[in-house]
Amino acid sequence: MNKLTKEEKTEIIKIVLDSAQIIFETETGSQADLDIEVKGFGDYVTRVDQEIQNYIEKELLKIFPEHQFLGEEGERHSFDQTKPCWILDPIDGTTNLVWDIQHSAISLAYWNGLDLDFGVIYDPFLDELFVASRGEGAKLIQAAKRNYPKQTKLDLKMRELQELSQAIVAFGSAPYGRGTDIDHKVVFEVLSDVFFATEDVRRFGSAALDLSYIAADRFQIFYEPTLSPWDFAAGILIVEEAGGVVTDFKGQAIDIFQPSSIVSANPVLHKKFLPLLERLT
Ligand code: 2AM
Ligand code: CA
Repeated sequence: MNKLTKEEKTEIIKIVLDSAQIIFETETGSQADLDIEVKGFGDYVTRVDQEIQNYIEKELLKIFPEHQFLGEEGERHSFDQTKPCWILDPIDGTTNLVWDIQHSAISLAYWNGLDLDFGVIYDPFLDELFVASRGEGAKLIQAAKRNYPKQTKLDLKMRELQELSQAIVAFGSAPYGRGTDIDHKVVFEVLSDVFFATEDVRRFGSAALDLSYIAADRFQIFYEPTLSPWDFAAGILIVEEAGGVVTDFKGQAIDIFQPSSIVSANPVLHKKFLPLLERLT
């Protein structure tokens, strides 16, 4: 099987860290400097998204010329899933970037032809790096840029919180899904049920970081009605390696090459929370 070596993983993480420089060379919050394009309602792409994707794609294909590459901002969105593939969201949380809310991430996952095998999510603003390899656990590396890889890594292991009433829940509102088959009236009625069943709710705007924060136990449940492969591929592996569960709203495993609803938590909370989402299935 197409496993990555430790050296290859280190090299890939360095490419991701280096690519983030593009963000700091841009005046985030300056609409002109970001050169914003509107893809759809509430759905943006900026010069930064494009440049980070170009950089990472070019560097990755230098190392693995025979691998496939799936990037959010690319043209090609169909793949031979039996072969290795990289899945990239150059900026997850583009709306936050556009308005200078400093909460976005670069999300990169490696599919080895059979399974998700390696995932990296990097928040350049907090300089936090979340990394997971299948079967080897998930880690958080803080102050990553300064001196990765010589750094203390925190092993991520989710707590066994059992009570919904003690859980903080992050959700996504799928604003770009307006006018599609998502019924936002029901989405917000469900949110009201969620609020009353739990401790509180949050909405941050980067699904990749939402999943990383689940793994780091910064909040306990995350759900969003519709996301794309690049939004969740790396995050799914990071959560699973931290001991959490990720499924769609029906409780089924997510096909990482298809858009999907998503809900994530520790196994006990996941089971207790799923019925609250029934009206959205
Ligand atoms: P993005 O910032 O990379 O576009 C916020 O609710 C989450 O939804 C973010 O992870 C965001 O990723 C993602 N998102 C934005 N537009 C989307 C779309 N059209 N389809 C699916 N997910 C989307
Ligand atoms: Ca994106």
